[in-house]
Parts: sequence; C-alpha cells; structure tokens
Amino acid sequence: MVKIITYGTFDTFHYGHLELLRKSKALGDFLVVAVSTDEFNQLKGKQCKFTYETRKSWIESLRFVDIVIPEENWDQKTNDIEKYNIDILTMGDDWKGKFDYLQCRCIYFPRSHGISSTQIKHLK
Ligand code: C2G
Repeated sequence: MVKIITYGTFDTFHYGHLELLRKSKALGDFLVVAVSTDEFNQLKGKQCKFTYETRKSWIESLRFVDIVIPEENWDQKTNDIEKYNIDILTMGDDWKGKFDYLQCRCIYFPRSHGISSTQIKHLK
C-alpha cells in the first residue's frame, strides 16, 4: 500500500488545490491531507477567509482523500511520515526542494496556473 501525504492551507478551495490532491492520490492507495490550523496560519503570516473547521470539511468531503489531520507547526512532517508510514510527500513546485530532507520520496507538482487563494480573495 503506497501512502501519500500533502500539506496546505486550502483557503477558498479551488481547482489548483483539487488538481494537486487528485494527482497526489493517483500516486498510490492512501492519501493523508494535513490542513493548516488557524493558529499555524497566523505563524505562516496567512490571513484566512475561512476557518480551519470549514477548510477541513471541504477536504474531508473529497471521496479520494482518506484522512485529514491538522497541520500545527513546521516540524511535524517527520513525525507524520513515521506515524502514517508515508512513502511519498507531495507539494506544488513553489515548495520545490524544501522537504527533500525528509525520509520519504518528495514529488513537487507544477502549480496550476491562473488561480490562487490570494487572487480569489481580491475578486470584487
Ligand atoms: N497549489 C497548486 N496550484 C495553485 C495553488 C496551490 O498546486 N494554483 C498547491 C500548493 O503548491 C500547495 C497546495 O496547493 O502544495 C496548497 O496550497 P496552499 O493552501 O497555498 O498551501 P501553503 O500555504 O503553500 O501551505 O507545510 C506546507 C504548508 O502548509 C503549505
């Protein structure tokens, strides 16, 4: 069983996020998605439009997502990978190389063009 994990805020959930999650699950059998908590987003300097509970519910509603966990800090990835016996970490390529220190394969998918939470939030 190939297990995959990915991390994100997923504010104003959009097709860029969906494509990343879909491509992540296509790599194996079990997909763990870690959603940044409101407190961690403050640490990340991200102003979220939607709460953690709302953002988590969107991800949980996706049939191909197997488990959703909170992302509370930058350092939990090592533990998560051990705890969930992860084979592959996936992220968009704006994170390219950033997680190569982890003891698992890292795949950085090209970001989907023309969409971002920031753009959506600035739509009038
Ligand atoms: N993404 C994408 N295409 C977009 C926008 C986002 O592929 N047009 C990807 C990002 O590269 C990321 C995931 O979707 O892999 C979630 O994006 P964000 O919610 O912006 O997540 P971020 O704030 O980058 O948090 O520890 C890692 C962080 O929690 C990642």
